[in-house]
Amino acid sequence: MESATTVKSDTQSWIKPFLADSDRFVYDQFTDPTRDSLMRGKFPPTFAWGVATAAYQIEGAWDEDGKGPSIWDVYSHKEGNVYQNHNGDVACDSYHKIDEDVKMLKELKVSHYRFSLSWARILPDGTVKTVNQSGLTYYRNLIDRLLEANIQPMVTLYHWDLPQALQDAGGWENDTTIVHFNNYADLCFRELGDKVKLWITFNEPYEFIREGYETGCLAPGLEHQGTTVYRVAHNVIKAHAKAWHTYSNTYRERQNGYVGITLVSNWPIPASDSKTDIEATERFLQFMLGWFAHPILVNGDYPEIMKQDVLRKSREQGLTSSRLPTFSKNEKTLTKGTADFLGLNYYTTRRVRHAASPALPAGYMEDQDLKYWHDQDWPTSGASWLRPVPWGFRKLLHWIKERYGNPPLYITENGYCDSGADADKERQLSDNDRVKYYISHISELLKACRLDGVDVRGYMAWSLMDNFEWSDGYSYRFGLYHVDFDDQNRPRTAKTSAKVYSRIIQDNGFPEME
Ligand code: GBE
Repeated sequence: MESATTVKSDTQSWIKPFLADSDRFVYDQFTDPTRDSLMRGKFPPTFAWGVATAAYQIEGAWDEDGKGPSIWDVYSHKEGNVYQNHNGDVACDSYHKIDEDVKMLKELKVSHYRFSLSWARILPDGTVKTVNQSGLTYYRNLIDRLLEANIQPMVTLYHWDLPQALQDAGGWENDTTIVHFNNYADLCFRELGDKVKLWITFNEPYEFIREGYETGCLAPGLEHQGTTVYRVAHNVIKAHAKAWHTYSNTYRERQNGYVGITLVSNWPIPASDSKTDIEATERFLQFMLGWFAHPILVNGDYPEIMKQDVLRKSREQGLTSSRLPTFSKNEKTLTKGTADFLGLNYYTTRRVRHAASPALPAGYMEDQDLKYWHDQDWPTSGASWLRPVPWGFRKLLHWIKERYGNPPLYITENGYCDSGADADKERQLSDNDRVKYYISHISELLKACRLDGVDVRGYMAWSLMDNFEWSDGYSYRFGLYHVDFDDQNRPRTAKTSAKVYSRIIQDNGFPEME
């Protein structure tokens, strides 16, 4: 990697309050001149700038106008699953607030808005037996208003809210869910595809599978160690591939859109220079990102390392075959190459070291023989899992370029949370820490784009506004806009970060001063 161009000392004045002392660096902790200097310059002229949300996190209206229950309605209504038993019954009330939401998007001057469809709002029992027209109407109205404002929709089909009726039949453990997902995707392409050109099948399968089926921290809250996650992922990958083929076979020619998938990855750095720690970072990436990226982008099959490790562990456990399922030859052919673009969510970096696990219990973590953590001197956020490490973002992008042949990329999420438990609204509006996060990460993205030749087409900030942060309820705030959840009108107020982000969008980066 080349090093970044050095920032001129005549840094634009608006940016200065957000920089560390020397005015070349954002964080006091990261001051390596070749690695951490802010890069000035512009993104390509067609670069997509946007913000992201997800249906369950913002819509509310959980049982209105014929919507069926999703696993998140059921999970959050059960005592003890979510912080202070918060739920998304009302959330940001976006189901009733298209005007307010579009107003914010226009103020920001984004070119794109990434949101998700609630499967159970469109198909109350998950199947195409009954189509809920009011659900489709809501999304049509939103999309029409976006297009009027010259904002392109980027639509996620599945952001974690499976219809409960399908969960009752086994959810993603049951391979008939693949057929139901494909029927749902087909309906959405048919009904909305004349206006939507960017589709995302799944948001972060890694998260909803790991946390939903093994740790139990996300819906449906199951704690099945060792085998279920791999079987569920197998079905999700097949469902993705099937929906991509449906688009290609039936809609692509007429609608001219693109279908991708959004994957999340941390960047791992070795705890030491030892060979075993360095190898552990490779395992970390292959188990987190490669699990999905390798079959879809490379050859229709899991990464070799993953196949070897899970097989070896399975044998040690006395099993005759691997807990990791296998793709047939035909399935490989059907899976390979099924992403027109890769959506990437990046939040943080982890320190990783080799750590052998005993043969039992069997588990996804145990299969990897490693431990990970955050360095304690890295900057903090409102959440223990999120520490800003901007340079990890560039390294991850470079790794993806090298490993997967420089696929077209959209950053579909990147963002920072502060604590929402603190009721001090004024402090929440002056969110300088979030501004630092965005400036530093967008600068690293600019390096990836301009210096490393990564084919990045756009950037979506997470999130447009504060919203229901899954099991953490409303205790973390990720928004560019503040939402007052104590007020039944859910008023939205721009934070400092909204103004700064809009400025970056209008400048298309960080241009040098004239
Ligand atoms: C994404 O997940 C999601 O796509 C988005 O919906 C979400 O709002 C956003 O990022 C912010 O989280 O006990 O602290 O380990 C961890 C990113 C909960 C990954 C944190 C939820 C990481 C998923 C619980 N995780 N997040 S614990």
